[in-house]
This record gives sequence, structure tokens and C-alpha cells, in this order.
Amino acid sequence: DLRNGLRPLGSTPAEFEQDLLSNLYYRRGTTVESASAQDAYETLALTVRDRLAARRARTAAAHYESNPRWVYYLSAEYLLGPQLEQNLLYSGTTELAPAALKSLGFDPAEVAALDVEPGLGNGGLGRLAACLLDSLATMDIPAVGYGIRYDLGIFKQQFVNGEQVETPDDWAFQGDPWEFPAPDDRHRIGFYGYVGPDGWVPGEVIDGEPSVLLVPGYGTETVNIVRLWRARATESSFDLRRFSAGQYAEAVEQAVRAENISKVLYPDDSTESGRELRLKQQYFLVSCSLRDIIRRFRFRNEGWDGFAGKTVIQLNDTHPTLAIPELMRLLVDEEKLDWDQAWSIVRQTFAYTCHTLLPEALETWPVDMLGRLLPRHLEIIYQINEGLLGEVRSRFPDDIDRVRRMSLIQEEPERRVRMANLAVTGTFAVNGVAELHSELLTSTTFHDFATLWPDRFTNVTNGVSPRRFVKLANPGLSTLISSGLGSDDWLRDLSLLEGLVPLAEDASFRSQWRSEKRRAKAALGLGDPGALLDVMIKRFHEYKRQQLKLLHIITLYHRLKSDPGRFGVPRTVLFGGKAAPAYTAAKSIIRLINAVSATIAADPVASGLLRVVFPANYNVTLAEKIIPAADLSEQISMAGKEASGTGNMKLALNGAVTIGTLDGANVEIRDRVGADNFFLFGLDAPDAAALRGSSYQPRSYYESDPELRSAVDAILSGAFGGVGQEVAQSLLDRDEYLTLADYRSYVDRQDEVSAAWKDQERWTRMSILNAAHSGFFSSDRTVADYLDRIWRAAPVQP
Ligand code: DL6
Repeated sequence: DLRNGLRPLGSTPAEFEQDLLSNLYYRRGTTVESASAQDAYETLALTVRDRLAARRARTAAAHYESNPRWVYYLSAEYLLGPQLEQNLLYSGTTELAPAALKSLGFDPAEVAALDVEPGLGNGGLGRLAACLLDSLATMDIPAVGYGIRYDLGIFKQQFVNGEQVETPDDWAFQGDPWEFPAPDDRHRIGFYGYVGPDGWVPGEVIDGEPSVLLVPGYGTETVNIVRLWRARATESSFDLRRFSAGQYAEAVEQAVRAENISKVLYPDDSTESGRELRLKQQYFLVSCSLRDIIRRFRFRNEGWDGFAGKTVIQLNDTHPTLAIPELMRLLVDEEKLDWDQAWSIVRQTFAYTCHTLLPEALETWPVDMLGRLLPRHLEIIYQINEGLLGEVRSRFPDDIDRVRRMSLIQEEPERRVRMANLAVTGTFAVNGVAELHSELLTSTTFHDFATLWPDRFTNVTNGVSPRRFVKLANPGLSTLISSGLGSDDWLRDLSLLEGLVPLAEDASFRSQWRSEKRRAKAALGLGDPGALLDVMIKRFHEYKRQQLKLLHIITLYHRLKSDPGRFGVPRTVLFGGKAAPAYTAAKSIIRLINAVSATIAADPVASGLLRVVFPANYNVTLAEKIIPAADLSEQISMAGKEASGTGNMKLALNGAVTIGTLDGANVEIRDRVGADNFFLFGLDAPDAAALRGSSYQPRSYYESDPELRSAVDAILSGAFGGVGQEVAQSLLDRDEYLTLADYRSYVDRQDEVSAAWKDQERWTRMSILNAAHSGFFSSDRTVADYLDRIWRAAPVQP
């Protein structure tokens, strides 16, 4: 029993300091006198990690004893955010640590600044995965996250002459003190080759080596884990003969090829890159993870009958969908189960979350490529398809079109495997991530499948961790909330925020609430705390419509110059976000924003009234600074395109008021905070779809609206540093996401925002009510819904 025999780690300042010192000597191999700040940081991390590791050991023992049903989360991305502050909080050492550092002569702020966030994700999907892990641990659910330990995370964004330039994110260059490498849990993975009489004979093999990161729960003993796989050459891959012949590059060629698999996170979250390496990554992730899941199952169980009862595997989007044919292969080829028994296990084990409504984001892979890389898997996919199409034909005789649409194989213009169809076919539950999204999935994207298997589809609205996005990001507001509610129980039950409702009527509470906003703005370094901070932070994509925000900014600027009475209130508009490196249109928008920002900054007419700021390299660390300061949250996607959004939830929880369309989770936010505390504008999803389906004429909006025309004309004329004309041109010619159609409604609503801001008491009430009514958007509630609707796993307390 691991619970016996562990020396408890100290919890007094003196004991913590002793542990720090002993780690500095014995694990870092240095002394106080000669230690660098990096030594101090790594030692602190080890000292904190030890405390979590002790809890981890107790958690593992409790799991072993109870042999529970496990939730396994498979995700190609995790945006975990900075680890130090989180682990200090969760280990109860937030005060102890800086005191001990100081007493040993280190500067705590300098040490903390060395914490590097592992940017192993692109955006919403990866950050959601991290929030769900946090909540699973907090709710004592036996769970493991599986992912890839990319050497290089999401690229670092710089601006050079206003243009996005990407540089590599070598996040673990100094090593990562939070990780436990587990080289003895390696699995060997095959690629290529052929299918012989005895099954698949791979042409290339590599090893997957895991390392483990601890995922502590808040306010509980549980510490779960995330296992991240790293590709390693097998020991036999070094070519000594070539090396001896002086062919150094050739000698390591095979090793380099193997290790490239986990080299880099693909910086693209909406379109499939079509690159074989990405497909290799996906197979690498699922094959390593399934072997690990099976290994863990066998600790306490035998045979296969109980597998699906003890295991649920959630596929985070289609990236891990190859897990379906891979488990079939393991069961049929290696474990010698018959096909039907294997298929029944697979169908009871997997569930799939879809995170998109963009048709171009539904992954497909060329049949040729998949067949070359994974010949046996292609055979299995064909066999699954036979079963699927047999069922479709018998339910809908003579409906050839339906068969064609539902097939796992797209025939035209090129034969490709449709991963989303495979994911729906091989799982027992499919969910969207907000109510509207789930409805649109069953009525459009997956309509045929929802007709065939209506019970398979459900909704689980996203949520965010209140620990990270309120407590850690906004300590001042958290203290105020706790004092208003009389306890900090809200951190584990966010519905308690409703208790703030009466405080919205309390003038002194409102004044403290405003002070916290001002403080957060000052911490961001934004000069005028009286200006409305208008925030748009998210990936750059035309459907999200940063270009609409830009047209509004130009309109405000024009009013300043020619019609100041209509300008409104002092505003700072803050953008944050990255564009996929190959997404030219999004990069043009970034460049234009920077140009507009520079033009306005150089014009004295705007001084103190209008500012546009765009800090480079938006990431979780920066989000935690911006979100507490925001007054207005921009959620302005074309309705029917944003699956959910989670930034909208983080901002509302921190008291930002939303201006938004009826898209994604905005709908549910508005339902909860109330129409009076939400600035709604624009076409709804059915109207937007109808307008796009008809012959939409963006030019007609341009011609009939003088303010819109002058904003677009200014860009076309090169008024902003002579750049960005292509952005305006594409709005006039195509405007795929109805920016011009929604412009007038947006600008008018923004005028109401300005009017509301002038009445600071009214605004503060709205702000408090936004936070008070947003408790639903805790990822704890999301996990509770997954447990209830899909996972059916129970807590185990250490
Ligand atoms: O579900 C998390 C997040 C949603 O909140 C966003 O609306 C959605 O765009 C995002 N999707 C992705 C990548 N999509 N795909 N495929 O990040 O998921």
C-alpha cells in the first residue's frame, strides 16, 4: 500500500525551506551561493512537484484498490497554461514558496518569470482539454489525458512591420521540471509495410516514450495525470557503418525521421494540412495510448468482456479517430477476437466530440496515403464501411445518394477517408459543444447519421476552469467575490456566484468591483483606466470577423475627425490572437489592424480617446492578464459558424459585458445573464444561412451606408500605411461571412455600449450580473454533464 511508508512533506515555512535547500543540493547539484535564478526555479518546481507527487501516489493507490471505470481523454492538443502558479495554488504553497525563496536570497518574481507555458495546442480545442482535465481531477474522477509531447509548441508570434512572423517555440529548451519521463513505459509503433497472411508487417518501427505531467484537483487530494508521447528512434536505428564512413547525416537519418513525428504542433486549427507527417502523428498518438490503456486495464482485469465496462475513451475531435480501426486491429489481429465481438467492444468504448461547423475543418485523408502508411487500417476501415452501408441500404432501400453521402469513403474528386463519418460510426455518443452547435450538427453536418441513429447524438456545452480563469487570473476579484459571498466555496461550485445578484444593488460593492477592473487595467499597462477596454482575443479567422471590429474602429476614427458628437466614449480596443501561417487572408487582417493602430496613434485627434493595441504572441499567460481587465467582450462571429467559444465564458465570468451574435455559446450566455446585460446584434443562424444561400450582394450594403462606404474606401485608398486593400476588396467582392450585412446593426449596438458606459453605475451592475449568472459555464458542470450523458464514471476519493 503506497499510502504507508511515505514521509509526509513539510507544511511549515521552515520545513518548506529545508526541502527547497535539500533539493537544491541533492537534485540540482548546486548551492545557494552559486545557484542561478534558473537553478532556483527548477528547485522550486521540484519542491512543489514533490508535494503533488505524494498526493499522486495516494490517488494511484486508491484507484488500484477500487478498480474503477476510467475516463480516457485522447487529444492531439493541450494548452495547459503556466504550471508554476497553478501548482503552487493546488499544493497550498502560494505563500510558503516566495517566503522561502526570499529567505534563501532569491528574488521570487525573477524566479516565477522563468516558468514557460507549454503551448501544446492551437486555441479553443486544446484549452478546453486542459480545463476538462482540471475539472476531472477536482471532481475525483479516475481519468488520464493522452497527448503528444511536441518539442515545438504553437509558434511564437512577432510583428515585423506589422506583419505576423512565426518563430519556433522551443518551450522545453531548459528542460521541463514538471514532467516525469517514463522511458520504461515505451511502446513500439509500426508504419508502412504490407499485410501478409499473418497480418500487418510494418516497414518502419519507432518507439513512443511517455512523460507524465501531474494534474492536481483543487480542494481535494486527487492528482490525475496526462501522458504525453514523444517519438524515439529504436536503439537499432543508428547506422554505425555509415558513421564510420564519415556519412554523419546519413547515419542518423532514420533517427531524425522517427523523431520528427513529435517535433512540431501543426499550427493550423481549421483545415487539414494534407501532410503525411500529421497523419503519422495521429496514428502515433492513438496507437501508443491504446496500448497504454490496455496495459492499465490488465493491472486488475482479465479477458475482454469487462473492457468496455471499465473504459470510456473520449475522442477530442477527429484527430484521434484512427483509434477506432486501431482498437479493431489489436482485438482482431493480435487478440484473435472475432470481428463482431471486437466491433461491439469498440462501439461501446469510444465517444466523439465534434468542435466545428466549418465543412473545411472536417478531416479527410487520401485513401492512397492512408493505405500506404497504414495498410491494415485501410482494410479495416473498408470492412467497417461495408457494415455501415449495409445498414443504410436496409433502412433506406434504393437511396443511392444517401449511401454516397454517408460512406466512409468520399469518391470525388479524389478518394478520401472521411474521418468524421468514421468517428460517428465507431462511437456510442457524439456531442457538440454548445446547444446551437449540437442542433446544427444533427440538422446539417451529421443529418443523415442523426436520422439513422438519433440516440447517439447529444450536447455538452463547454465550460472553463474557475480556478485558472478567475482565481489565478484575477486574484483581486476572487477575494472580493469570496468576501461578498462569505466563503470561497464558489471555486468548487460556481453556481454559488448567483449569490452576487443582490450585491449588484450595493453601491459600495460596485465601487470595489470597479476598483478591481481598474487595477487589472493598470497591471496590463493600459494608460487611461477610465477608457472602455474593448477586447477581441481569439484565433484569427474570417468567420470570427476581426474585420468587422476593424470597420467599427475606422468608423469611430472617422467620427472623431468629422463628427465628434457621435464618437461616444474613450476606448481602448485590444486584439490578441494568431493566424495559421498559411492563412493569407487572416494575416492580411492582422497587418491591417497594426496599420490602423499606428495611424490612429499618430493622429493627435485620437489622443486620449481612441487607441488600438495588439500585443504579440497571445497565449494562456497573456489571456490571464487581459481577461480580468476587459470591459467589453467581442463575440461577433457570423451566426452558425462558432461551435461554442470559451473566451466568451472567461470574459463574462470576469465581469466583461458581451457584444455578440446569436452564435455558439453566446446564445446560452445571453439566456443566463439576461437580454438587458448583453448587447445582441446581427443576423441569426437561419437568416445568415438564407442570405448566404441567396445571391448575397455585399456591395449593396456598401453603397447604401455612407459610414460603411467611407470605412471601406479609406482602406482601399491606402489611408492606413498603404496596406490591407485586399481585405476591403474581398469584402466587396465576396464577403463570405456577411461582414457588411451585419455592419450597421453592429455599429448601432456599439453606440448603445458607449451610452451604457457613460453611466458607470449601470455598467457596473451589468458587469456584476454577468459574473453572477455565469456559474453554469464552469468546466465542472461540463464534466458533470459528460458523466451523466456519456461517461458514466464515478468519483474515487484517495
Ligand atoms: O470546443 C472548444 C472550441 C470551441 O469553443 C470553438 O468554438 C471551436 O472553434 C474550437 N475548435 C477548434 C478546432 N476545431 N476543429 N476542428 O479549436 O473548439
